[in-house]
Amino acid sequence: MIKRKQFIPLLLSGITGAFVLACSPSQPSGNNTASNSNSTTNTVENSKGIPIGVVLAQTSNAALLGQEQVIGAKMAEQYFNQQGGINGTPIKLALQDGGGDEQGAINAFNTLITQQKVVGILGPSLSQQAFAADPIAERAKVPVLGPSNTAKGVPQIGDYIARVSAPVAVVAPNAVKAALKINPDIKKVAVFYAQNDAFSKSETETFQQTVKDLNLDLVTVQKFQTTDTDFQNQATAAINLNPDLIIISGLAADGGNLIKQLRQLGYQGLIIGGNGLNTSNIFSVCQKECDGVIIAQAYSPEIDNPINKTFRETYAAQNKKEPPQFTAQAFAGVQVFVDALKAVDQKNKLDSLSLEQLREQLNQAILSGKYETVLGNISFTPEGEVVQEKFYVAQIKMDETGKNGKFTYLK
Ligand code: 1QQ
Repeated sequence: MIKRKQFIPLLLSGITGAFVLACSPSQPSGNNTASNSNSTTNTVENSKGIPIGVVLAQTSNAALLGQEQVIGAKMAEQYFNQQGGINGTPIKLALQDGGGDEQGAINAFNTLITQQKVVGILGPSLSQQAFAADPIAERAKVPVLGPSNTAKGVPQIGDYIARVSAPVAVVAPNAVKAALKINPDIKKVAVFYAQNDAFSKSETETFQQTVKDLNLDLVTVQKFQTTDTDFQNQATAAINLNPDLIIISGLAADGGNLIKQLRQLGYQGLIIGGNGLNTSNIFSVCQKECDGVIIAQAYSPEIDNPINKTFRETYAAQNKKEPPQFTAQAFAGVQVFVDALKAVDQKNKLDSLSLEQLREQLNQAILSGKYETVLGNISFTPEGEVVQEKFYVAQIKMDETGKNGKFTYLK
């Protein structure tokens, strides 16, 4: 079994005292080494904290997205433990690198479920991985919360699968409407998508349907792979049709390179990037050519509730910028586990339950709860689909050097 241990050092070392210490449970160390539990009992091993599995991309190109998620999950671990954890018992994240492919996620899920005996799993990063790994958790009856799985069909994988990441079907159309607001003369639209990625295939379907619903002219659909670096052929073919808008569904490295090459080949119209491009980590890929790219958001730093205020301030103090969507969604995912575990514990003390009972009751509690999160108020349908109130659209602004940029939210 491949075991991934490479860990991108993150800006996590010192998430310090901005949170008020409500009570002080013992603080988990927060490292990511997998300590195999040799416990022979079947109750949850919570001497160091209640173990919540986290499977995020810390290596591969998907780490451009996963890095931001790890920050959010770790901020949440610290924050909710400072708030008293689960009625006085801390949580302990069991962090595994899911890499960027199916096998990475499958290995991580197996380790967490059978060796680390986690109560639930936040992950994996990609829908492509979720379709491969979530069935393992479903069979083992381990609740899974997708932090960023947005393809159609993820909650339907099984009874134990839910997500905090709103689906492309409700998020992506907002970007097209925002583009039309900026340029009401848009008529011809070219669409690009990565054909080897489940999320990108799902997102492009939504984008293509939206284009048709808005009576725009879909002039071409170009395909690529998330591993591609050269997009000259597809870009030239699309540009020759004179589109007013180009929409890209891919991941960060491929998507960033495609934007760069479209601009270098002379395309001057608006570009929409999908959720796979929703990270400032694309700035180093497309540099000044990232400027103007429009991306729909399931999070806004302006969300007006106490937990987002604290989250935003803490993140900004550490990172000198506004929190990104993937960080906020991972933070919210940990919160849902925490709030649902509290609800279970209030009914039946957690240490009185077998691990099987705890996982089952946790799943029920997740689905029936209501949560005030950094994403706003959320809840779940019985199937595990997130119910979220509002979505947003941002546009990338790069400075003249092409080195620094930011996401500015559109009104
Ligand atoms: C998915 C996505 C990715 C872009 C998240 C990192 O939305 O795979 O569903």
